[in-house]
Amino acid sequence: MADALTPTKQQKFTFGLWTVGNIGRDPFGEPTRQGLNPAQIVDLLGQCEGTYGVNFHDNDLIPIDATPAQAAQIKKDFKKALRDNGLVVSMATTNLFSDPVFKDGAFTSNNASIRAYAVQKCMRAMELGAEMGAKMFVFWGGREGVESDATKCPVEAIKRFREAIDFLCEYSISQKFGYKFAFEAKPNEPRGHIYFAVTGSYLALIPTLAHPEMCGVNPEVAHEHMAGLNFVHQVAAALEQKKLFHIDLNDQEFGRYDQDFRFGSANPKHAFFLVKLLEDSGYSGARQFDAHAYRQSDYEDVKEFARGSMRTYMILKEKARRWNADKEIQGLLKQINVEEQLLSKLVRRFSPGNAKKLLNTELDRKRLAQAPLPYEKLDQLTMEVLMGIR
Ligand code: GLT
Ligand code: MN
Ligand code: MN
Repeated sequence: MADALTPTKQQKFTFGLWTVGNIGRDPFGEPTRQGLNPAQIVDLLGQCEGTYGVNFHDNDLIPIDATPAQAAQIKKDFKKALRDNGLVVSMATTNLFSDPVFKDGAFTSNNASIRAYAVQKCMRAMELGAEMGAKMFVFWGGREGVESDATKCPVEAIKRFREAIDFLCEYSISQKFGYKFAFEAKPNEPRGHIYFAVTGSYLALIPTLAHPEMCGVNPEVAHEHMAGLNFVHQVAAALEQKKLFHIDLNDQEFGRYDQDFRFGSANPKHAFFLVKLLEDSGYSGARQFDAHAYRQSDYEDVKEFARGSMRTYMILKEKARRWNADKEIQGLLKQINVEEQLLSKLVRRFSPGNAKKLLNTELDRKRLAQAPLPYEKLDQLTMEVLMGIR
């Protein structure tokens, strides 16, 4: 029976073909699952109630060396599977990291022909995505970086990246694709150091682009946690600038390699504040689960992974609702947010008069320091909501 924990299309829960289609290969071990074709992956997602859509890299759908006839057949089967399962393609992207040609980067490669090839590959990927109905296009520069700064000029790399994006924005406009671009940061892996290491790096780049209005970010939980950062704050920065276009939900132990664990499975407290932020802000974009099942799982368990991802989100959404409705918590919030109308007005906007008034205001720092901040109590109540007894 449907209840508040049943995932619905309203949350726009999506999965990349590469997520539930992950075959369990890692740098030390061979695949543990047989590969599924794109249509089979869509069928699998169709069995996970609440899934809204599916996303792909160009080569998740069409292998890089497919013949035109093979490509046509794959697209036909994929479209049929989408129709049969009532799923949409909500985002598309380009694989600019797997092929050896990109071993030293795509847009930031030291080789002008490779940079041109990368842009050309994106143009084709954009066309493929548009054919499937995508309006969001993600850029994850997995190979845009270095192992040694002797090999590439980091200032030049930024300029090259900007040039490629400016070109592709114009291309999207000229083809009337209607795309929004979302940039995804990561600090390292697979490169020793990746440029645009955190979401904030892209937020700084966007205003320097030719079409900033088309561009936003696609932050991923694991990518900021790898660097020991507070992901919620990165997402807040994007939201505050109206630049949160897409989000990759997964989980990760701090300081480890990119684990891509099921959402909420490693750090439920951080996941709670993230869901609360997304829900309270009215974020209406897709929520992609960019994670994969454990290497030990078979496809039955992969479905449990997908269902669990959505269910955890819904549980945390319900917890956020409880937190917001909790009278004691709200009372504490009121107590700690000390309002002083006149002073707030004074510092809201600079004027010589306000500056003078502020300098003449008596502010007793010793008295101010004594205002109670019962944060232990507030956090304990939060944990009690999270642990299910409140
Ligand atoms: C790759 C990466 C992800 C990115 C994908 C988009 S590909 O799986 O680890 O974080 O979102 O290019
Ligand atoms: Mn991602
Ligand atoms: Mn990742």
